[in-house]
Amino acid sequence: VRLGKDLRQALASGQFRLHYQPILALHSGRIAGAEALLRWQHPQRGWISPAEFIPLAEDSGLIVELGSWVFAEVCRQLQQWRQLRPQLHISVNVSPIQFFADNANLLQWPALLAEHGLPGDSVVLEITERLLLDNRDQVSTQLHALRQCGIRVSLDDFGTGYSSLSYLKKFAIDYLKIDQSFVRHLETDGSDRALCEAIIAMAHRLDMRVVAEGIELAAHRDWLCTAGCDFGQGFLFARALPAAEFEALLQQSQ
Ligand code: G
Ligand code: G
Ligand code: NA
Ligand code: MN
Repeated sequence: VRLGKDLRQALASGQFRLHYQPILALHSGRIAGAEALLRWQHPQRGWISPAEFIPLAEDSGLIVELGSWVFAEVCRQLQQWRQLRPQLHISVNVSPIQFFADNANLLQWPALLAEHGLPGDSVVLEITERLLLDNRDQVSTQLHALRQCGIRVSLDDFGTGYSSLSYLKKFAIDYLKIDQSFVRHLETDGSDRALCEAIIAMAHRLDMRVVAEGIELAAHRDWLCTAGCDFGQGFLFARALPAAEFEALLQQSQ
């Protein structure tokens, strides 16, 4: 309860940070981008996980302001980092609430990108299946408008939500992220291997690219790479890193 009240104050006083988890092109091993992951350094409680505070921010509506802060911070970092790596893109997690904000919050993003001199394709929006359940027109209109500006859309935690494959046709989606629960036991679980192969084949047939999450073992990376998975993310490569550490990684892996 208390935490919810602290959130607004935390945003005002700069207690949030973004960490960046590298996303690699599996065939080359090069860093293609990063996922921005929010962290809260609470003055009394230390680091608090987004799994704990994002739901509170959604309940209070503060997620809209917090999301704007995240996006502004991502633009600032992109401007800096694309000098090191011109093709770098950053994935930003967005909550369904941000699609239904009164001020059409997400539709301001293209202008913000332009102000920073950034092309639309420097940003990927990470959405989850639950967004695609309701209010389909309002969501698909906004997704189309954002994609019109080059912003790409990634479907996170694919296969774990209330999936209906029909939305892959209805909504414009660029990437599927295979959830880590399908990756974790690849070496022992034949059905996970079958599911990953099927997801990759389906995505490619629909002209989408695939990102595998939660890659912890070289054997998983190798298997996914052979199976044709395009990108990967996981502790094998790096955890979510503070900005300075991610930048150092970019520099040393030119
Ligand atoms: O980094 P970690 O795995 O602890 O993240 C936990 C959850 O919090 C993930 O589901 C992630 O998508 C979500 N999350 C992290 N950063 C953000 C953010 O900036 N906005 C939203 N809406 N969710 C985030
Ligand atoms: O919901 P979302 O997919 O955005 O959440 C990503 C979460 O997964 C983050 O909290 C991140 O720290 C975590 N994560 C990223 N890579 C790995 C990994 O290789 N193993 C495990 N166990 N968690 C990971
Ligand atoms: Na995500
Ligand atoms: Mn995910």
